[in-house]
Amino acid sequence: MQSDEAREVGAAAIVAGGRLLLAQRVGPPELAGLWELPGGKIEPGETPAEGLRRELVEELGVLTAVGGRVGADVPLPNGMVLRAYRVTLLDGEPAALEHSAVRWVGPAELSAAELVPNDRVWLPDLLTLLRVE
Ligand code: 9L3
Ligand code: MG
Repeated sequence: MQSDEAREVGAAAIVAGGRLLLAQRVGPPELAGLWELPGGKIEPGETPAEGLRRELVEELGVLTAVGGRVGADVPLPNGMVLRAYRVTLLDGEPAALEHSAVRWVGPAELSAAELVPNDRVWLPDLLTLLRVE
C-alpha cells in the first residue's frame, strides 16, 4: 500500500481557443465558491495521467489527453503533492457534474478570479499558457 506521503493530486489546465477552464468548488466550506483547475486524488495503481483522465470523466464528463506539467509542485498540508498538467479535450463539453459551475476565462478574467489558495501560485504559468496558445 502506498502511503499518503507519496500520493498526488492532479489538476488540469485545459486551454482551448485562448481560454482556460475553471471549475467552482462545492466544498469543503473554506473552499466553497472558489475556482480551481479541476482534478483530484490519483489512486494507488494509477499513473498520474490515468488518474487525472478518470477524475475529468467524473467531474466534467469529458475525454481528455494529459500532456506535460504546468507550474511548480504544491505541497499540501496532508502530505500529498498537487501537480498541474496541460490537458487537451478529446470529446465532450465540460459540465459541472461535481462543481457548482464551470467557465472559460481569458487572461483578464483569470487574473481577477477568486482561485483556491493552492492554485494561486500557478497564475503566472497559466497566464503564459494563455498567451502562447
Ligand atoms: N486541490 C487543490 N487544487 C486543485 C485540486 C484539483 C485539488 N486544483 C486540493 C483540494 C483538496 C485536495 O486537493 O484538499 C483533493 O482534491 P479533491 O479530491 O477534493 O478535488
Ligand atoms: Mg476534485
